[in-house]
Amino acid sequence: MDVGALETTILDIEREALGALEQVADRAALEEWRVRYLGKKSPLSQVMRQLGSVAAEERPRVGEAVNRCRDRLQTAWETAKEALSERLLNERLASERVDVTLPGRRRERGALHPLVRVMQEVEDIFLGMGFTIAEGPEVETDEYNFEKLNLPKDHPARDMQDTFYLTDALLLRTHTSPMQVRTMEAMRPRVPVKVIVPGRVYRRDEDDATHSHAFNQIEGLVVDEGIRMSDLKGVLEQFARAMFGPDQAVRLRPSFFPFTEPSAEVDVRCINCGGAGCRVCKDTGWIEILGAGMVHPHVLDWAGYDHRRYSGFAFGMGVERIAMLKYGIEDIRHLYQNDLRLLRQFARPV
Ligand code: 2U9
Repeated sequence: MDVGALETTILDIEREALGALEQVADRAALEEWRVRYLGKKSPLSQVMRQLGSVAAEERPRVGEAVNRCRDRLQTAWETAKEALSERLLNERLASERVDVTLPGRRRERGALHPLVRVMQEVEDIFLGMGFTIAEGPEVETDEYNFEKLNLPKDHPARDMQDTFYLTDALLLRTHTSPMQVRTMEAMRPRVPVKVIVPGRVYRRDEDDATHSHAFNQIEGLVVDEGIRMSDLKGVLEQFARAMFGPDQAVRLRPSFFPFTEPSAEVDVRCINCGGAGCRVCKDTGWIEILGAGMVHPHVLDWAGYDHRRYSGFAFGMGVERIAMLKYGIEDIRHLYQNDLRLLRQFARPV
């Protein structure tokens, strides 16, 4: 075997291998290169296998040449491996880089809807006077929505024209009063009953600027021994002053509700003109904010409070109406449309 030719082969192998290593661009190619030039079937291994046919005194020289070549390839491989790792890491760092100097995205601050705000304000005022809050179902029975509130079978309010019926016996409550009946029944015979019931109610009205088929009420009820109309007026005066200003005057006008006797409509001095007369109060100087009255003896008796011993007063208000008056909103539908031009006016500045 020609030793010179073998040595040239070894040098060729090295040149070829180092050239190929320069083309390696990823881990898979690097591994392929290692198997090809440093593995059992590599050209160098084949040279080693030919060593037998080399003259004995020449073998060490060729063997050393092969070993040196393998060492250089091994070293070159390690160097390439490190370089590749570093390059891949740098690429990843660059692609995942976060610019911490970017300004943050400002999050818009939410605000309570004016209806919710008024609801909570009313609740707070009555909580301050010692009332508790109860909530009840929107689907009610005919019995609790009408019968127990002194609205008998032939009462016009029970007509299909006025009420959403689900079945003969079930309906969407037309007021939150049934929950006050339920509260009395649950408390009986304890006194005082002193509760307000907020919640959504339904009536078959055509929607317009002042009517909605679904709206929110807050009703109140006080039952104890010796409750009088003057208690009703005092509580409502207190409410009106907390809600509309400390100088507010309250006026009761006679009215009729089946569940109260006597009944009254309750006015406050016009919030817009202070009583001088304007468009809002239709030149009367007064604005109606709620209805009220002394609980009808039938209603007391049917809920388990003997009217000969107990008396009570009740009142009811439409929350939308209060919100519209307080904030000068002219159309009830504005409260349901989620128009940001209205809602933004209730966001507190950041
Ligand atoms: C019981 C006994 C009596 C609740 C009352 C009113 C008067 C009233 C209206 C105001 C505007 C309804 O939202 S509105 O359309 N309500 O005028 N509500 S007295 O009387 C009750 C309630 C429960 C057990």
